[in-house]
Amino acid sequence: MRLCLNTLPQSLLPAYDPEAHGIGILHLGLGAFHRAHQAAYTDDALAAEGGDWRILGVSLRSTDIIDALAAQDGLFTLTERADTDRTRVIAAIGETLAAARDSEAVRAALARPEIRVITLTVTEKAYGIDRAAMDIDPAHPDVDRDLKDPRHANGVLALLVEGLRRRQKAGLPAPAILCCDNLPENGALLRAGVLGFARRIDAGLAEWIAANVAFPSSMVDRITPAATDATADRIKDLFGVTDTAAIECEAFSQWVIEDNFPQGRPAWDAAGALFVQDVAPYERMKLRMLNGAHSLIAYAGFIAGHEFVRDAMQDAPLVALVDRHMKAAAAGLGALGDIDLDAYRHALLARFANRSIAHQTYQIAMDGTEKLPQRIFAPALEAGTDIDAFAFATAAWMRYCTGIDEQGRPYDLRDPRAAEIHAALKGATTAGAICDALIGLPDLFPKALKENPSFRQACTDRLQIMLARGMTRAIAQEPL
Ligand code: CS2
Repeated sequence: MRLCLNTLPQSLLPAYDPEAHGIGILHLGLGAFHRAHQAAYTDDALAAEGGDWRILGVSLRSTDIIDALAAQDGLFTLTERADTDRTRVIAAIGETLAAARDSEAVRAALARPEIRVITLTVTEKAYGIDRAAMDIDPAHPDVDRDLKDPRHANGVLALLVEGLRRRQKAGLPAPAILCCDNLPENGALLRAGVLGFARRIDAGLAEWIAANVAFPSSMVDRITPAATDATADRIKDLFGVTDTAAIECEAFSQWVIEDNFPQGRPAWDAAGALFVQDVAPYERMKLRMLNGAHSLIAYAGFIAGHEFVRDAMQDAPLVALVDRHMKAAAAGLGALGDIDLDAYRHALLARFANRSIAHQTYQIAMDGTEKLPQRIFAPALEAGTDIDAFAFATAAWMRYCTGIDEQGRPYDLRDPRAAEIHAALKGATTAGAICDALIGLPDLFPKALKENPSFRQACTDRLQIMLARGMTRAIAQEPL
């Protein structure tokens, strides 16, 4: 029996009548994280204060999730895994579209008058924004293709611009566009990308966007591993229904949002979201402490043979490095309202150690070239001369970039710049050569870090130990 409105177990009935609420949000990127985070907040907001704020969910690549949700009236279960698990049904997704099947339907949907907020979780690599130039990256495959045929946009920036063009033409008000990816100053960044793309095709449209479209920033947080068959099996066992869109995540969740929604928004605050004037300090804290430590755990843990984050958190010497890393990251952050960074660090250690969450180190290791600049390199610059922690994390990533584990088995790097990394490392066998090759990749390391000889030396020394003696020894040898 498939999970749907007719088969919903009594214990899982939503606290509101989903069909009594219209669509107000278009979301791009229907992955696990969106379903565990923004969809859950929207569900709570609908239950608390109602409104026409259900979500039209667009999947850019996968069609499986669209088929699953279509067969389930948009419903799916979300299980918070803790000492006591808690399962609920999310009913906030009212419609779905697969861009891979019908991209024109997505372009048309972006211009539907009832859409007042557009949200995105498309991952760092999907945007095609040159972060240093705060403009489009013309070499990004989507941007390159869409610039040649912007009316048939498929990539993220071009889709947004085409949707906005249609809205302007129809005399519709501009929506707020809310980036929910782990990027620094994500609202300003997305604005720069959208304006950069619009400017290339229509200066008037770019002006209209600049004057009318709000791009609030947001910090999002909830540890959500990719779903596996075990996720759906658990739901079948507990509730007797088949849910092929089931998700599990930790109980903790946080959402800090810049309050800039000219056409209104759901009562996400009633669901626990924090609305502030300036998200940047929260974003920095989370990117550098949580995500930075996550990347350290991913690279060092994967090479040391830990499949899951929870396993890495049983490795006491590695945990000590994770703690040192977060302390170093916290030292570069300013005071942050009433947030106690020591308490935040301790809470993160407990969250990472959650035994119920099967979060693969290999999953987090993905897309390092997209993640490390804001997680590791930016704080490394601010920490002045105390760079050991960041050099260790960088060296662990470099070790990972060799693509061969300690048993000599090759693995796929899963990074958009993987081919470039392999080419750069061809013939590089010593720690010094590997380090030089990777630091030399264009537009990856900030100039000041690239030109800092003590950082380069600190990375090389650690990589040397990782290569010669193994990751476990390198971790144990690290001064605390
Ligand atoms: C992780 C994040 O995969 C990754 O890179 O660091 O997805 C992390 O789990 C989330 O940002 C937690 O909010």
